[in-house]
Amino acid sequence: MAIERTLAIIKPDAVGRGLTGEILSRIHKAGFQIVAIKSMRLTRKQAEGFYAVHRERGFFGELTEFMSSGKVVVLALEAEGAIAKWRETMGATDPAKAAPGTIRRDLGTSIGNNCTHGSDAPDTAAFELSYFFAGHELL
Ligand code: 3AN
Repeated sequence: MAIERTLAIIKPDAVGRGLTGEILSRIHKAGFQIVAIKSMRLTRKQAEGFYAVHRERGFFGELTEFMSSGKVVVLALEAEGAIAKWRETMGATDPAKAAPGTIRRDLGTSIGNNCTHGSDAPDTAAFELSYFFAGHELL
């Protein structure tokens, strides 16, 4: 399998509950290299741009309000098959349906407050990585 990069976000619910260290520990244990990491608070406009693909969905307002409600930690992760591997580490979108041992199952509280984001395909990973990181930050 090829070495890939994916974009991960520790969302405001997890940062606010003091779960950043726990999630970083799971990232290390799962075997990812952290290529880049930053802590920031998204503006509403930045959240809307990031989730533009979801703008027609009923939860878009709720999602972008939540994602701009507090600090997030944004990471560029690298591993063999990183995109699928990070989605497996996170678990299904709805914590109630996520497999035991996954981040969302163990730490998430609802489909909106599900602690982490991960790119879902190579094209979205490329867009999402470039949304948050300049080329020189990804060397
Ligand atoms: P994933 O993040 O697992 O790829 P998507 O792309 O379907 O899931 O949804 C993007 C984000 O929107 C999810 N991480 C979740 O927090 C939020 N979301 C999805 N469905 C709902 C919903 N029905 N109500 C509120 N938020 C939702």
